[in-house]
Amino acid sequence: MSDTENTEQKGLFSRLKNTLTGNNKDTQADSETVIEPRDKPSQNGGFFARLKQGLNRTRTGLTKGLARLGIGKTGIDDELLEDIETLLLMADVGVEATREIISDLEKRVSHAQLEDLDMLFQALQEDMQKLLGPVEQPLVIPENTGKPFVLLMIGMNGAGKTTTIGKLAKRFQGEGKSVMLAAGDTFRAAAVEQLKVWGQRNDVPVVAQKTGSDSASVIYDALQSATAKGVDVLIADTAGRLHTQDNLMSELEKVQRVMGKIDAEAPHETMIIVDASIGQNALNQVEQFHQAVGLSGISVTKLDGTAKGGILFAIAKKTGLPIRYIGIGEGIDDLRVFHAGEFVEALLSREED
Ligand SMILES: Nc1nc2c(ncn2[C@@H]2O[C@H](COP(=O)(O)OP(=O)(O)OP(=O)(O)O)[C@@H](O)[C@H]2O)c(=O)[nH]1
Ligand SMILES: [Mg+2]
Repeated sequence: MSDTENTEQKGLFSRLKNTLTGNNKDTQADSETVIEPRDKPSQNGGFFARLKQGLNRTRTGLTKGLARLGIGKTGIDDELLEDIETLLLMADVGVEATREIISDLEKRVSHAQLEDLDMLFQALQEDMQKLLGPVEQPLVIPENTGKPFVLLMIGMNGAGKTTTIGKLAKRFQGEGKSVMLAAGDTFRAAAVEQLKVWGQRNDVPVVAQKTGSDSASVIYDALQSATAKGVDVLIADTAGRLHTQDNLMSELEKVQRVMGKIDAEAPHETMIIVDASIGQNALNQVEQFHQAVGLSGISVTKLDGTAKGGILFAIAKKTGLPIRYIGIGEGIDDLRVFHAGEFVEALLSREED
């Protein structure tokens, strides 16, 4: 048996090699993917399985590529590291985060710490986890403060703000908290109706005014009402916007400011929602919104149906901002608290695990 065959028989590397299924072309994926909205968790067992399934496209991109790299190789050379670099860049891990991973791998190789491909891939997994570890900072809603915890949801059009609000309302209720929603998207005609539907599904009140009214005033009213009613969590929706739209960015500052009149600490969380499938643009959005209005957390949606899930590494490396939740589908239960270890494991695990 050759060295190559020997290596391929065991450990992580052979697991990766076995993952030779699926089609990873994002362009095809977009037209092929039909995601059925669903209220119930998928029937394929466990949360981890759902996460893994959600990350399918990014995962096959990485594992399939990595598996291919090892074929015919007996040792670790510069060419192999370069190929890994390319794969990471293709998954939108970004130049800086990729550089950090590859430099560490090079260092370990030069110190003869990696004896075979199996150890190399193990090191890769560790390095990926190390990048995400610092941004694993779940949102904590303090108990018994006597006032609503206010969550302001912002981001680009179609990023998933309203859907994430619906998912969060269910999550918080599940934790025994009372929830109210504020229809701060007064711009798009159907936005109020869309939020009301989520309100009905969760049986939570929605404070709204008619389309065209002042967003800050709707959210101010909602905060007054939530305070009076002793609601635990108020989640405010806002209209989608681009960081280049100065007037709309000032509107967000106004929303933040007027809330401060009722509670100097509100909003307690200004969370940007970014769509993973726009890749590096998601990083730009985070940076620009953070500069304009100050962010305290990030949620990344649509990790299902994209091969660009590596964008979390780029966002983590460049911004260091807490990643709170990840969206892996359109259904009400398709939202998870972000955990670095779990994310990397789901990303690099094989189909049958
Ligand atoms: N596949 C998938 N689709 C999602 C996810 N999150 C949201 N969506 C879908 O993305 C689309 C836009 O979601 P919305 O919640 O309306 O986005 P928004 O940011 O409120 O959009 P605007 O109000 O127009 O700015 C909807 O079809 C959602 O079902 C996710 O994690 N995965
Ligand atoms: Mg919306």
